[in-house]
Amino acid sequence: MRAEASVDPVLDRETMLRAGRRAYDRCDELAALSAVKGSIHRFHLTSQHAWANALVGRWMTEAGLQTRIDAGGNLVGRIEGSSPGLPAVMLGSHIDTVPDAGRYDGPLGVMLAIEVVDLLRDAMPGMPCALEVVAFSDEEGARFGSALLGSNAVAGNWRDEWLDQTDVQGTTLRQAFRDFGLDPARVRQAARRPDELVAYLEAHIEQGPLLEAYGRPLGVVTSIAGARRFALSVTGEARHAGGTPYDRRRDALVGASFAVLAIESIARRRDIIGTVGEIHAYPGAVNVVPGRVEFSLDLRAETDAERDAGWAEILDTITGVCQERNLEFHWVEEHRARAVACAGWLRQAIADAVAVADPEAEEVPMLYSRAGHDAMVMADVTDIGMLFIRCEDGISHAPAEAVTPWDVALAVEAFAAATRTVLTADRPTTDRSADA
Ligand code: HGY
Ligand code: MN
Ligand code: MN
Repeated sequence: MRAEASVDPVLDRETMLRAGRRAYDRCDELAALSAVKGSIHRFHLTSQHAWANALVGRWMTEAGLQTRIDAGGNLVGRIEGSSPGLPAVMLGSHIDTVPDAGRYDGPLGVMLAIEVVDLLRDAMPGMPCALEVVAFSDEEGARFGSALLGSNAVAGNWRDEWLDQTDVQGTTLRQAFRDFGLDPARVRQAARRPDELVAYLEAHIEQGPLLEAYGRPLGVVTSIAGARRFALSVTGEARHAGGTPYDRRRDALVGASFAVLAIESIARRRDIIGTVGEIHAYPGAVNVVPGRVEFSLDLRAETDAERDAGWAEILDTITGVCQERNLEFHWVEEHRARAVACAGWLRQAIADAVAVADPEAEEVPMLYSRAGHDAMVMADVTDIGMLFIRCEDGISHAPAEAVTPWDVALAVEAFAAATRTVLTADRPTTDRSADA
């Protein structure tokens, strides 16, 4: 996208570098709040989450934000505009992680948001809207299965059946809320109305290799892939590994292996994204033919239609393989998030800001997000925009996840410039139908 470069820089170089360094370093500090020493595990409504809310809440307060923990466990900071109670531009991302995570997926976006508030707060008394920062409590869904629980509460999508989900210890989400000091019957009170928000902006690492391939530090997100997550199972019969001839076997793991290979081949051919991240064979003994296999499927595509057509073919193929092998196949959908488009006026604001922060870019990179984000849920309640930051070799959801302090400094400039534009823009009321 050609940027109009119609915005002035917000920051002098020294301020930009200092703010970027602090955001970068705070991701290290936050990484230490983990359930496992030496790696990063911070799940929804755990003590690590509470510690993170306290630490990030302190940083928010230092930036001038009034903070609270909402009924969904999200940490929300607010700074008023020219008068109290005005609709807010909300900046944010998540502070929960996957197991053995990287330190920037989520937290970097929250740290950048806090830097932007710190840099713009003196201008806030003159602004026609408020400015909020949210640290969402559960984007990954690593503890209870369904994901985006924090942003779904804020977007008004809460479903009480989620409270019955259990974690690996058998603790229900209901009990986890109580253990966290929240009332599970009040989660809906976290919901925000459309008239309370002007826009939601999220800065996030790309979690893919495209910006690095383009040689650019920043990019603008056009849309976010829709995702569906399934729990699949194949059931055969556990038998002796030595005495059972092949023609009498109903080997669940061989059947599941055919399914896994079919998922990859269908996804590659259809240019969609299918991943089996978890697989368990039972009874799981070296000398027993597996009688049952349970495995996951994470399925995404740029559009819901492409994703759903891929699922239909995968379902048909696995059903056929299992019939041939006299195996039973069952599946349950555990999570679904629709593909969403970023609003055109916000894409333009972010593109103009990126052009200022990265003036050497001939074209501002525009790309759809293969990763899911809280923004895809916030699209249910307000217009969304996302800024992408390059990450090394596109690695994410792994300890090797890395960014450079320089790219983070450029992201502070771009995020601050985009936020300032949005704070003062005449928001188009009908622009939510921007095509992906
Ligand atoms: O899975 C995702 O795309 C996100 O990182 N939760
Ligand atoms: Mn993630
Ligand atoms: Mn993330």
